[in-house]
Amino acid sequence: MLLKRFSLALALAMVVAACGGSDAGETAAGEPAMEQTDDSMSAETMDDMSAETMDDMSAETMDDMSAETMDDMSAEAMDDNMAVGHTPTSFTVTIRNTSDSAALPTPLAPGVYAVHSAMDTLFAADQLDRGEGLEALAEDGDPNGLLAALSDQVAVKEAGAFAVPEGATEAAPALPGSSYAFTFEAVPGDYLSFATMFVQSNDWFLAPASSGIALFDEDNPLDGDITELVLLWDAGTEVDETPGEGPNQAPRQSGPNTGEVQGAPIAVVDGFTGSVMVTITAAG
Ligand SMILES: [Ca+2]
Ligand SMILES: [Ca+2]
Repeated sequence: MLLKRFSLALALAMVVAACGGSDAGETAAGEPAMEQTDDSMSAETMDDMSAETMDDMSAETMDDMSAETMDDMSAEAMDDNMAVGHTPTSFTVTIRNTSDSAALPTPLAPGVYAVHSAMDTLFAADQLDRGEGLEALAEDGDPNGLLAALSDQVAVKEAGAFAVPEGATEAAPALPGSSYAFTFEAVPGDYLSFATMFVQSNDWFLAPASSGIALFDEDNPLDGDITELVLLWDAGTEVDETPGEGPNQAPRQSGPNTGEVQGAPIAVVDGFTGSVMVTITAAG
């Protein structure tokens, strides 16, 4: 596990080095996401992840997920559907890194999402980190621990990681100009949460309010630009250094979980707006 995390940190370091300073304009990727986001994305993502990024967790967590969580989820989802007569709506979320035109260009790191009932799932605003994996996501760009913890939460109907940038074939940071996408099903009453590391920081991540985003207004599915609903958070686990420069930040630190412990409640960071554009598309 340590090796895996370390290699991701190295990958981030290389990425930032390759990205260079000011005019890193050239990042492949390119095409607007929507056309490519279908089921093959998640299949491909999971394949890549189990093959590479998630060797360690794939055996246990994936089994757990399919054996327990998945069963629970479909059972619950089914109950909900039958109870209120709703056919699930398929949503695709695209998180595009737009930081090249923002105050500080930064990669984004592989992250997690969850579809859940009304409650704080990934974290709770103004409270200390729960020690369930958010710290590694926010400090080192490692979503594995938090994903495993989410799959144990009763309120979570579905959880997954997004790790392969659109147009790429392997798990990697999403550089300015590229994006992550993921697809899931939901019914009225469901909420969406997700989180991805703002890599040029000690422990900052982009996520909606901790209660998540309501996916329906009564029976009408959410559709369109939801960038306004996404905030930059400080996980409160590591003391902040100057963004983009700190030696204990993922691109430059000697290994994961390196830096001075902060011990502060999770709070919104002001500034650094415009780092992402997030859209959601509801299909049928
Ligand atoms: Ca911090
Ligand atoms: Ca650190």
